[in-house]
Amino acid sequence: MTMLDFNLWSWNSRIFPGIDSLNVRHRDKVRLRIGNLTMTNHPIHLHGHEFLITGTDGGPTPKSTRQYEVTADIAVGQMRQLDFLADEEGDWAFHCHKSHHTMNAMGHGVPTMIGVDHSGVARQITKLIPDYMVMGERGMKDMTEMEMPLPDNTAPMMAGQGPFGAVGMGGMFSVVKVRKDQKPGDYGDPGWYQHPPGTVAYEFTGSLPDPARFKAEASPGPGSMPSMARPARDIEVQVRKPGTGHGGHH
Ligand SMILES: [Cu+2]
Repeated sequence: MTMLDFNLWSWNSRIFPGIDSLNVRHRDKVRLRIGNLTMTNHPIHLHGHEFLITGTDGGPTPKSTRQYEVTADIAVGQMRQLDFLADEEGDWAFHCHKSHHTMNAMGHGVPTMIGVDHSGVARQITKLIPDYMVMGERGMKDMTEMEMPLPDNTAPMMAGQGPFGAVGMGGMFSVVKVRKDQKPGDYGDPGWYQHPPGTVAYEFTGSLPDPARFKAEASPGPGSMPSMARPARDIEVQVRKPGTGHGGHH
């Protein structure tokens, strides 16, 4: 079909989790240089920080042209130099923003099966391609909890484990690790970030308050959706056929 149909997206021929993290000391000035040697654009995205595009294939960018960004789209054949101050401690996702570039081996050329009971279809495909596996009916996240056998000519999609479980990435993805206790000049992997107590999000399990709802009576105009509290009314529609009712215009 097209050359975009089958590619394993990688950085320097590496894919997460088989790729180095980028480990820096807190308040280091970090410079990333990215060249795109592929045949499609890659919007490269960094969490936790804002960077300036300080250089292109044409050389350093004039200071007056720079603006803070969190994503830089790098076109085919382009190079971009991204500078930022690593002023936030933690583990920060760094990845292409095209989701299928962070998740390889997604069953190229097969329609998404979300919401479809595909067990029968899968059985039939498996007769043709023994190692084949279709995307789970609840979406990609189905696959993150298990490591399934794959065809020999592809790469695992989501084998990476993080401190909170499966990371769900297996392509153009890495982690920028910013640490206060990293020694100057030491770019070794410090392991996963140890979050200070009270700084990790958790699921709220208490009772929820009623959400604020649109009140039709207090409003100057009709709502776009009928309020549940509004009494049901019959709707009358009057239809006038063309050519009847108005004389004199024939
Ligand atoms: Cu990409």
